[in-house]
Amino acid sequence: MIALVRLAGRAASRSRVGIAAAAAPPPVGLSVQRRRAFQGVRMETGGSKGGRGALVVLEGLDRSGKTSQCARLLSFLKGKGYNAEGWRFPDRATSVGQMISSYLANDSQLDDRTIHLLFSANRWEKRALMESKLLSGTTLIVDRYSYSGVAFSAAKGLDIEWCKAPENGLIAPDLVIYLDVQPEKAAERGGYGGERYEKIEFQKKVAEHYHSLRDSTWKVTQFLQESPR
Ligand code: NYM
Ligand code: MG
Repeated sequence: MIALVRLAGRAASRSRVGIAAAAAPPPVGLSVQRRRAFQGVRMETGGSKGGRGALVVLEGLDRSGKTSQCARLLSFLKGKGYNAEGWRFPDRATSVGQMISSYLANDSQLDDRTIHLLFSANRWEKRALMESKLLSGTTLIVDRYSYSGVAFSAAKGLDIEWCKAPENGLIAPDLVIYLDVQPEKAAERGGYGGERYEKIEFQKKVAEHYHSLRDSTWKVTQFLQESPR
């Protein structure tokens, strides 16, 4: 377990419409067979009446379809009138993010622990903004978070407890949706192999570490359909 901190207050819903409803329409491509499991997360529409937004994280291997599903979930929520934003980590727009991006493109080399800390720093530099958005009622749909940080670095052989440590104090998600795709399937998708880490054997190790990080906020869903990136 990663020692992320819970924000005060629950993401509440006046209408009890939650992620279950958000994920319900078949076109999003997420498995919705376990709808009841999503009902723990409640959200506030509009955000101005005191409820905080929900922090929803999508995780998975490279090319597992997270980016598409984040976009679909976000557009569904917005269509329902929720105040929601899409975020992603790494956030390549910051100066730390640019260092990360260059490393991922193999344009620079960094020590394994150094890049691990940069990924974490990239979340820390966004923490205050994340907190204020959530507290003001904005729901955040986030493509990758601390679990990516730990799973990918631990897959390199770094001690997993060491990998978890810099995440301590970041905000805990209300829901983590893990897109469970076989590494071989992910590798069939277009553009695979363009970045560091996009190798089947490595991704298998990442999947094992993801598995060890699951907690009660996680919902694991099968990858059901090919979706455009
Ligand atoms: N990644 C991402 C990490 O190794 N640690 C992290 O903390 C995060 C957020 O970066 N292979 C890796 C996972 C991906 C790569 O992410 C870039 P994306 O979502 O493929 O752009
Ligand atoms: Mg990727």
